[in-house]
Amino acid sequence: METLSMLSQSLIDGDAQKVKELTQEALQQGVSPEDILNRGLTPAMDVVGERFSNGEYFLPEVLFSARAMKAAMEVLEPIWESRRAPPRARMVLGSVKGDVHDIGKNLVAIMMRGAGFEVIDLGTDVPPEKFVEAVEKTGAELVGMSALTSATMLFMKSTIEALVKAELRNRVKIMVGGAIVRPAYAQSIGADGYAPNAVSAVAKARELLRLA
Ligand code: B1M
Repeated sequence: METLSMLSQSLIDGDAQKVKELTQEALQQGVSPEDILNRGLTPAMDVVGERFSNGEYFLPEVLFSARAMKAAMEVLEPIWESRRAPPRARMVLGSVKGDVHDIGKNLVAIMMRGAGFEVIDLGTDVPPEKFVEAVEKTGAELVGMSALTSATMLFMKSTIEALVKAELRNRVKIMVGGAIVRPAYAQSIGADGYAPNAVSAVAKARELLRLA
């Protein structure tokens, strides 16, 4: 079996040690970190999600796979880190209130830092007032929100409302993303932009802030 297929299977199996080894092996074979992510890891996480939806997997299995995904990220992150450019703009980033999913959000942070953004990562389960406080304190030009469930994505709207109330809305561009979020939803809540993945998040941020 080709390394990327074995990697996907090990992630589905939640075998963190194997995932780490196969990630290293794929890199040694010359597979790019982006291909490892997009062709090996992300499709495997989708399989985990499907199995969870249809009752084949329960939370412990999902947690094992999430842990294995993080093991792969520990191998890949230093490579993206080494490509880091000097900071050009600041971004406040977080998974919205009630949302504990952070793998995708962390990937967005890694890619944004690699592209020269200073990322103020507020973590997970971030209430609207924390986003407001961070924008006030740091003077960030960009706010990024991540949500993965239909219940938590409603807090994207609340966060935008809180920024409006704090009279900060005109000072920042707002970008949203996460598996559940669609461009139409982003538009309906008044976000400035939506990105389907971490790589396109960088392009969207540059577009919103008019950076070359
Ligand atoms: Co959860 N979970 N989960 N989960 N989980 C989903 C999201 C779900 C779709 C699974 C399913 O049922 N098929 C489902 C949501 C359904 C819905 O609402 N429609 C779900 C559920 C229901 C839940 C719980 C409610 C389960 C429960 O307790 N009964 C619970 C919720 C907890 C909460 O948040 N309040 C829960 C918990 C968990 C774990 C803790 C076990 C674990 C998270 C571990 C962690 O993150 N540390 C987990 C996981 C791992 C998943 C799945 C399987 C995988 C998510 C993931 O990491 N994907 C997920 C199914 C799925 O998405 N296929 C699922 C890989 C990651 C790289 O992709 O995060 O989409 P993603 O990020 C991408 C893009 O979306 C984008 O770029 C990233 C990289 O390309 N992106 C952005 C993300 N944020 C962005 C921000 C941007 C731009 C782009 O701009 C700012």
